[in-house]
Amino acid sequence: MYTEKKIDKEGVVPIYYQLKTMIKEQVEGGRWKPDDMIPSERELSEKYKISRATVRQAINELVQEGILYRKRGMGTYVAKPKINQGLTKLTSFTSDMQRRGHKPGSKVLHMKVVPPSKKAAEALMLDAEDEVVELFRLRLADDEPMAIEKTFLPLEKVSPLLNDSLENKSLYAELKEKCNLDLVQATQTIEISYPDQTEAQFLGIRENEPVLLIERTTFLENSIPIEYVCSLYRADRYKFTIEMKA
Ligand code: 16G
Repeated sequence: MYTEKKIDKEGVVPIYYQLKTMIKEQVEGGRWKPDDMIPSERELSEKYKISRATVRQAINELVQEGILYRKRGMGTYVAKPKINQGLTKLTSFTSDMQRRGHKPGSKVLHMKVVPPSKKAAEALMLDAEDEVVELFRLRLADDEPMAIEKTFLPLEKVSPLLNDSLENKSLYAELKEKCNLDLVQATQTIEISYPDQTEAQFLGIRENEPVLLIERTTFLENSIPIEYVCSLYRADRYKFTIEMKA
């Protein structure tokens, strides 16, 4: 049973912060479920006898943290919990989503053969005169945009991929089946970034909303690089867990 807490107006903890914690606890405790509408600013301010500005501050921060979301002209709702990806095993987006019970999908934004950028050439250990397949995809979970992946692959090793569309397909499965390539390990960095206007539109977020920029180089046996990917993951829908052993 959830016991309603009281706001302590005399204490040192700011009032907005107490309200924010209370809302967060109700979401985390499952009392308010994903896509439930939470009480309005007016209702919360009347219930707790606090100003609407204070309520707004609590809600704004919860929206920024991806715990709530707003629908213009409708109200404020509970967001779905973030998708949590472990960082111990080399997996593909498709198998990761399937394992979690989500429907994976992808839209190919473009696929073409180009000379490698300096970064891609370095990661894939190519010369400037070599060519790469440049594949930009929007990745979806249950039809909702999750990430933009900009993938570079050495043309020499992956040319069979050019025969077919990769729409809604797993690149890793295709690399195995069509090109007979076994991926064995990857190096990945994660940092905060901001999408440009086009990227934000594809992801369905605002331009100033932070995203997770993930750079991955994937290798075959004998440390032969096969894939260099720059991905922008929605930070409001995704988190990563790292497991560490002593
Ligand atoms: C993941 C990888 C990405 C890889 C893709 C293949 C991260 C951050 N990125 O999204 O580098 O290209 O899987 O997925 O994990 P697919 O086989 O479903 O196309």
